[in-house]
Amino acid sequence: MYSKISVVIPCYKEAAVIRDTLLTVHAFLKSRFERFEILVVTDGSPDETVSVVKDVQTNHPDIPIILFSFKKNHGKGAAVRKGILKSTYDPILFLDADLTISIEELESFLSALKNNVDIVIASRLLSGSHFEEPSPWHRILMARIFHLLQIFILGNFEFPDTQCGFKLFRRSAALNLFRKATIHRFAFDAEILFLARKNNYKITTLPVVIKRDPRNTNVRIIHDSLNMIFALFKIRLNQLLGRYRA
Ligand SMILES: Nc1nc2c(ncn2[C@@H]2O[C@H](COP(=O)(O)OP(=O)(O)O)[C@@H](O)[C@H]2O)c(=O)[nH]1
Ligand SMILES: [Mg+2]
Repeated sequence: MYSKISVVIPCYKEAAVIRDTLLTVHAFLKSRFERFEILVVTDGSPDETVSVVKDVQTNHPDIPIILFSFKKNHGKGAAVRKGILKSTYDPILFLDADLTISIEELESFLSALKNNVDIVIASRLLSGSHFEEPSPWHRILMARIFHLLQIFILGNFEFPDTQCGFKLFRRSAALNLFRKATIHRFAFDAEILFLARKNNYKITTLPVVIKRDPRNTNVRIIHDSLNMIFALFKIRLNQLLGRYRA
């Protein structure tokens, strides 16, 4: 069983929640692992996210937090990629800063990451998944359309919920996939799973409980939807042009 782990948390406008998140994640990891690190990656957040994280670092020097803070905003995909490529341990988890999926779900994900399994992803659409608060209708619609487009553009039938922000990787798989990744914003999960299929990684999907979102989403309905559709074409084009070859 794993005794080490790297945890990547992409952060944008998370000043209201990031302190509690870091303390909660730390308490869980400390009880479960001999060694771990929490890589916080933030980029151009207009609020106090950076100073709150620095404050936690100062007041809790026992928490192994590594902060990457960029001036310019690049997107969630770029942030997760940065954290993963700078991480040390095996396996590697990334999760959302709002903890809408609890860090305690990690236990079942670790159990699933064995034998020949390389990647364990959460899916909100499995029968065992449960929403503490219903998703807004427009987010459900966005997710359904995004999945349909993934089928048409990428041939991705397998994963109806590519976008759930809780994914655990064997280190070798994460490094291989994120080194090849090109999508900086919200469609990056679609690219990672597309590449994972092409590289014949074994992927397991688990149900999760989705908690109430403690603050507003960063997803902008029109802007991010268009950006994500454009990204699917970019992924297909990259593949046709051979840009994903090792
Ligand atoms: N570094 C970084 N993190 C981001 C960015 N956009 C979103 N995130 C993070 O990605 C995660 C998911 O974002 P969230 O707003 O909760 O999206 P939702 O759960 O789909 O509504 C959170 O941890 C955000 O802080 C970004 O541009 N940069
Ligand atoms: Mg969220």
